Parts: sequence; structure tokens; C-alpha cells
Amino acid sequence: MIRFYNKPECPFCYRVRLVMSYLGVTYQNLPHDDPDNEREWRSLTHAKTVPVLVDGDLVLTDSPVMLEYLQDLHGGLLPEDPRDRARVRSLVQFADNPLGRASREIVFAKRGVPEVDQDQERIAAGTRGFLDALPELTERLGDNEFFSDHYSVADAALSGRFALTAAYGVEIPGQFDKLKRWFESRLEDEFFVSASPPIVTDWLAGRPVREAS
Ligand SMILES: N[C@@H](CCC(=O)N[C@@H](CS)C(=O)NCC(=O)O)C(=O)O
Repeated sequence: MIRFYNKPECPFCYRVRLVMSYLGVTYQNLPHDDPDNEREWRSLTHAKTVPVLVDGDLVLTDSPVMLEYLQDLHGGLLPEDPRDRARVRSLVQFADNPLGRASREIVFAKRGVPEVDQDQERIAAGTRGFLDALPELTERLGDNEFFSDHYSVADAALSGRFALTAAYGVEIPGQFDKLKRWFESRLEDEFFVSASPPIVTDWLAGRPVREAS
């Protein structure tokens, strides 16, 4: 069985958990800082980062490589056409930068910091970066249900980032209605909650109940 060293709110870990849950891959979820796991985790990663995925004697320490590995094993995470595959891969990059970079500013300024001490300039800069990323994503989504012709690594990477950012108080504004609808659908994917960190499940639990459409 796959052993997966990770931490709940790491967006790189989150996207891999989403993909494994989507595929129905069973894995051992190992918090990297648990005293039972920490020594082994340290011995596996030169950079001392999470996630680390271990499958038999194979050790992977970079989430994009993990996504490619899961695609090679199970398929279904990328479209067929090489140009469409490149588009999906570029969206995974977009989820890290600019979207992830902006999200990181918001999350790091708020996580564990009393509200009065939070760096409002950093939060405002992160929020601007977040909003700046939305027109391009809206255009790339178009009228489609997914960022590809089916659920893909792009949907996993982007939905994880959006969920973490929302849990820290910054959501997609209503004017980006197609993107917002796509995100609401991802939140309802049956595997979404099981792959999500407590900060996201708590945020989901605190949202007003939505009318069935
Ligand atoms: N390129 C790596 C980045 C991994 C990464 O930066 N992980 C962060 C957590 S989100 C990390 O482990 N940072 C060091 C730390 O938390 O001590 C990947 O995609 O897996």
C-alpha cells in the first residue's frame, strides 16, 4: 500500500490526496511530524519537504511527479490530446503561481496569528494577487464543467488551492459566476471532504445551507 507522508494544510499534499481519493487509491495517511513517522520521513527527503509518497521501493518527493505517477498507473487524470495535456499541466503550475503564491500570502499572514496582529498589507497584497488570477482562470474554464473534458489534475490542484484560501476568508467573488459554480461542484465531489484538512471541513460545516438547484 502507498505510504503518504504529508501535512493537512499543505496544498501540494492536498492535491495528491484529492487525486488518490478520486481514483479510489487506498493509502496510509502519515502525518510527517508524528513522532512515529518523523524519523523515517526525514530519511526519505533530501529537501525535508512534504509530501513524500512511498510505493514499495519507489520514493517520490515532488507532488507533480506523484500526479504523473498516479496518471501512469491509473490513467484518467489527463486528456488524450498532447496540446490539451500541456494545457492541464500548465494549469497545475498556475495553481502554484500566481494563484498559490497569492493564497500563500493570505494563509501565512493569518494562520495562528491573532486578528489584531495580522499583517493587513500582506493580506491585501495576497487578495489582489488572488483576484488578478481569476479572469484568466474564468476564460480557461469557459462554459465547461471541468478544466479539461473530464476531472483532471488541474481540477484537483485548483480546487485545493481555492478551498484553502476560502477557509482563510478569501473566496471567489460572485462576478466570476462560472468559476464559482465550478468550485461549488468540486466541493460536492463525493471524495472531496475525505481528502480535505480540518480547516476546510470546518469552513464547509459553517457555511449556510445551499438551496438545491
Ligand atoms: N515542489 C514541492 C513543494 C513541496 C513543499 O514546498 N512543501 C512544503 C509544505 S506546503 C514544505 O514541506 N515546506 C517545508 C516545511 O513545511 O517544513 C512539491 O510540489 O511537492
